[in-house]
Amino acid sequence: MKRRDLLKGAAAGVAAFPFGPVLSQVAAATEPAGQQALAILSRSLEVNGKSAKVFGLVGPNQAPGLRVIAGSDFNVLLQNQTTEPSIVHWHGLTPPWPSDGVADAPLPLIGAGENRAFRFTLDRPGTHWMHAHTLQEQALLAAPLIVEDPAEAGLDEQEVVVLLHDFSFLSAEDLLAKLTGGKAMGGMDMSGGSMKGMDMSGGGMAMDLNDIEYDAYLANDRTLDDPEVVATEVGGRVRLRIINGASATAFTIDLGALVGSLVAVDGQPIVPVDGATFPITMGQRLDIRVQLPANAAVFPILALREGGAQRTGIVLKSGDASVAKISGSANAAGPVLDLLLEGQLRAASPLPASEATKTFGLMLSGDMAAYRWALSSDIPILVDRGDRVEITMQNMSMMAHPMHLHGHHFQVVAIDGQRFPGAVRDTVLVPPMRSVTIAVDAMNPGQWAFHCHHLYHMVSGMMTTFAYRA
Ligand SMILES: [Cu+2]
Repeated sequence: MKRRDLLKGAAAGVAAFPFGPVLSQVAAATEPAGQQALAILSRSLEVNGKSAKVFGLVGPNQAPGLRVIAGSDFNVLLQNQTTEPSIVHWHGLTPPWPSDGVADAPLPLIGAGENRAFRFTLDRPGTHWMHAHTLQEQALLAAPLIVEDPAEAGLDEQEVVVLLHDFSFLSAEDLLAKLTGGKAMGGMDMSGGSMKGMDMSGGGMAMDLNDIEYDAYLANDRTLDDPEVVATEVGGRVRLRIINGASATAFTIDLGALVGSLVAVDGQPIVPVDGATFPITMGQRLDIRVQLPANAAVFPILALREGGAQRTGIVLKSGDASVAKISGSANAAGPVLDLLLEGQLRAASPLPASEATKTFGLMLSGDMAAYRWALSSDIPILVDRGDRVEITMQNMSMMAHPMHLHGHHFQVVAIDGQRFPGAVRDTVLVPPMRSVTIAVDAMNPGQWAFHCHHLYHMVSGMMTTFAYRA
């Protein structure tokens, strides 16, 4: 019996999601040819002892999100069971443009009580996710979307999915109003202390890290007050699939005593990189393999908030080790994300060598005081099918921006003008005063969203289009 079979039974005993069976275990994918139902619903979630109304995305077997198999069809009936219009974007997939799931690009939101069918071929495996492309994302309208690799079906390893989120008892509309309204009146002093800048004065510049103070940071819907505890085999192998589904928070993953091997970013394989800490900005995914030692023990897998002491996470528990309480607050602020790791990543399957047929410059700018953000390209990003496109993103603002291109996987080919064959991915961080160049083969026609994955930056102007002509 393989470990994953053995652990199916164990997993059922580990309560996880408030609305159903365990996500982070071996939920069986359904028939490749069959249509899977996926419901957008409203649910209540207890956070810090208080009840909140949030969204849920529930697939077959009442598990959050979906599991599908590479090489088969993505064949999903999305059912809006809420009382308001909604839609879901398949982050990391490369569907035909009308199936991308961004409102009015080109299809409208799905009305309350209505359904929409999606069907297209999945060409490659990967750790992806799905989320509302609207303010509903803040209310936890997000879930894992795991595309299994049939070639890995026999691997002797246990899979653990971790979806990170940031949570506020305030609505996204209220959070946005605090960001824009208060500032627009000219005051730096936000009521409730929700605005926070951090002086990184070493370089003589003030860099802004977090613009929202959340009430909680969640890993699979739970805080460290009552974390998910995943039963694992003593000496077992675990593949962590970590998804940063937070609306406006970057984290550093801390494996504690374990050494992990990072094998994929944004679902795309890389030349493995070993380490104990790995940065993950909004929208990104990390696949990390860990080998557990041959004694019963407890291994917290933590996510440290960037620039803050808050942390969240899950716990791997091997054998009969007992789980001690882990504080949700660390002694020190989490690291500020940079491009050190990004510069070390090498794609396992780089884009074919080719000269760019079109190049663009894209400036990222923003005015914290007015809370207005912008993406301005030197010329409109207009491409033709068959182009090798290179885009150099230059961040002229004092916040870092996780830039996400829909409908494609791009390769990171330069940082600050220094070329290297970096990771293939779909979301890359551009820190203040840095530049990142991406290369992408234009072969999926549409008018694709290209934006900052910080939700409040996106809705305040940090959105453009990667547009195919005709
Ligand atoms: Cu941004």
